[in-house]
Amino acid sequence: MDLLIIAGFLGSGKTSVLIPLAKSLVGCGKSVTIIENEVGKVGIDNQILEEEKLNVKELFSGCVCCQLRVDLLNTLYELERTIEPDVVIIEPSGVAAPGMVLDTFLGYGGEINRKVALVLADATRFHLLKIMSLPLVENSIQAADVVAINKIDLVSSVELQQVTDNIRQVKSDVEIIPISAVQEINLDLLFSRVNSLLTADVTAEEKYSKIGDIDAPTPTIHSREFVFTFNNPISSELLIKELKEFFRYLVNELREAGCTLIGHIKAIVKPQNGGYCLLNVTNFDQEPVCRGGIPKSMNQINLTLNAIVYGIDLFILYEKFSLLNERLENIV
Ligand SMILES: Nc1nc2c(ncn2[C@@H]2O[C@H](COP(=O)(O)OP(=O)(O)O)[C@@H](O)[C@H]2O)c(=O)[nH]1
Ligand SMILES: [Mg+2]
Repeated sequence: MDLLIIAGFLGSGKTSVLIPLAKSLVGCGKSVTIIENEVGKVGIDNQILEEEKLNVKELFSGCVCCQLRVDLLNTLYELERTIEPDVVIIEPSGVAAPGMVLDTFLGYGGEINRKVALVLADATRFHLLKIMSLPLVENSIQAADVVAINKIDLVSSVELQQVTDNIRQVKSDVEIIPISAVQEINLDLLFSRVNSLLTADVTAEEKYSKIGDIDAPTPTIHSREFVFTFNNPISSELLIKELKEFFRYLVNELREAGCTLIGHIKAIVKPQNGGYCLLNVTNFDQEPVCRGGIPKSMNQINLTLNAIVYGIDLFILYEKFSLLNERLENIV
């Protein structure tokens, strides 16, 4: 069994890279199981992966680099004993320190052939993350076999160079591949590199040794599931317009309440008549992004809303989530 960790800060694009990468490994004849770790009580990425027909195991309500270390090891034992996939892909939570995830495997008694760590750096937010938690950035880059600088479609070549230089300052010889998951830039290059690491000769030596636990700021996390039933069918256009307005409103409210950084705020919408779409924001000034496909009209939707933000109390986040009820119930 080989392990592939796809790590990176909240919203850096782990799931966006994981889906096509998992499919490309399956296309190469490998059996793949994904372990999806989210710190919230209700997951969103696992729902997307299931919609994409990939095998998923979920580890929620904590982070695999700290609270859920034992659960991660138990899940691996169980996979090794039962399905025995060729590759287990782990998407740690976006607050995980990848080095600490790798350290967790030092305590694994089963058989792991290769451990490959792909770390994503978000080109648009790298400087923010560095200011917020340099130890987390350093731990990530030290642990990486390959660093993929993602979202290069959103930055200039000068900004890309700055991010590259910053990464090299931490680990001068680390392999860096600039990519765009959404625009599919350099994905083939990245996937063939990962594939070659997953087929390389196995060395006995542990390539990573503990560099100690790190101190990072604590985020505020909240997730909630909603079911909305509409008396008259609602059009997808109106629904998405309302949801985008809610996201804009929520972001403004959180900023005014003193929120210092948005890790991510996202929602998955699943109409009862099929399809799904995902809404997402990862910073204050960004327009909400909507991806996926849903029918033209629907009577009922299930919606999971999930936020990880910094600098505000949980009760504020909790209270602001409830505004979604008001907004959608008014159109009923
Ligand atoms: N413009 C752009 N957006 C991206 C890219 N990769 C991911 N995103 C967006 O960034 C947000 C977070 O992506 P996601 O894969 O959920 O990140 P994760 O939290 O690390 O798993 C989503 O809105 C994605 O559509 C990219 O290469 N370019
Ligand atoms: Mg994800």
